[in-house]
Amino acid sequence: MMTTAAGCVISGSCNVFTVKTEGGPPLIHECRIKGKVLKDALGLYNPLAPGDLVEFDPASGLILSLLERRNVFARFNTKAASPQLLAANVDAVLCLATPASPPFRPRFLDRLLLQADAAEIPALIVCNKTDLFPALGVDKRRAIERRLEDFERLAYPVLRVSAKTGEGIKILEAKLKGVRAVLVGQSGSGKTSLINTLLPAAGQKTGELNKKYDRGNHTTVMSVLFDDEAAGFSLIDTPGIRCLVPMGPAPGDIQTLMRDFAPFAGKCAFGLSCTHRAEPGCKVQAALAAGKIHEDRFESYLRITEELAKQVTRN
Ligand SMILES: Nc1nc2c(ncn2[C@@H]2O[C@H](COP(=O)(O)OP(=O)(O)OP(=O)(O)O)[C@@H](O)[C@H]2O)c(=O)[nH]1
Ligand SMILES: [Mg+2]
Ligand SMILES: [Zn+2]
Repeated sequence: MMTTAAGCVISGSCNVFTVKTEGGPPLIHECRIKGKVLKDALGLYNPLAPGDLVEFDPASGLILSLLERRNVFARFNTKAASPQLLAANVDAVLCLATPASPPFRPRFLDRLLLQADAAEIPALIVCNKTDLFPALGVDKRRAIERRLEDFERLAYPVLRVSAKTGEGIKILEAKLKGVRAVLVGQSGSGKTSLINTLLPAAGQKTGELNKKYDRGNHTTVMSVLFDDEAAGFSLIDTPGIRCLVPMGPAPGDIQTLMRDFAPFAGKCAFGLSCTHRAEPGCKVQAALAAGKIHEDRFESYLRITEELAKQVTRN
């Protein structure tokens, strides 16, 4: 008779996964999925993500089934035209931002936060590289601070840290106690650097920025889970993404998912069918004019709903 074990997926690509046994002394196994395709994984870019719990046969290394998933942080991989799972069963999403190198991109943050909210995973903004603020000049610095404060107004915690100088790391560490978090953001924002700072045993490779384009070189190529019992938390590193096309919500859901839109959703003259573009009696347009919705966020809303509408017609 076959004895099966439960394990947690640490990393994996194609059909080779590193699985760590749960309960008892942790043992690492190299595993493959039995018959290649897991039920429910059809059409996915990757069937399993770090954090997934599986049932497997330690003797043969065959993964037999996927145990219940609490949540998943995913994106729509436009190149592969399929959903890509970045992490599973996480307690928090750390959305990386940088004041510079790569440039601050608030609309990219909108997408990360939306995806976290859609998956019902608490999101935190981690603004890394605060050591680069002084070189920015007062106006630019103030503009970034204002945008970060607007996210705080929407009840997203913002942590200001530097993996380089150690600023804010203790506060971040305190927030992570007992938590499994996934780090997501642009290439070069310092996801891996932060993991190396928080969990030195991770010892992962980080990459210099491309000088000409002031952005990362996609050093991390796949999601990996790092844990450390002494630290009391675990972190999932992910490959840098240029653009996140949300996964899961329908175009019409965006107005209730974006926190600054939600109070007005359904209140327009045309109710929930209002697209908030040019309809009369639109409460979202009124909120935009009154400064209750930032114009960047409105731009994000327009673009995301258009992209999701395309996904719907494609399927
Ligand atoms: N000045 C400064 N540089 C930093 C900081 N954190 C990371 N860096 C640098 O930023 C570059 C990119 O860091 P990585 O940790 O590789 O970034 P990443 O987000 O993992 O990038 P990908 O794996 O490509 O997605 C490296 O040269 C780091 O040394 C910081 O707080 N301040
Ligand atoms: Mg990296
Ligand atoms: Zn409206």
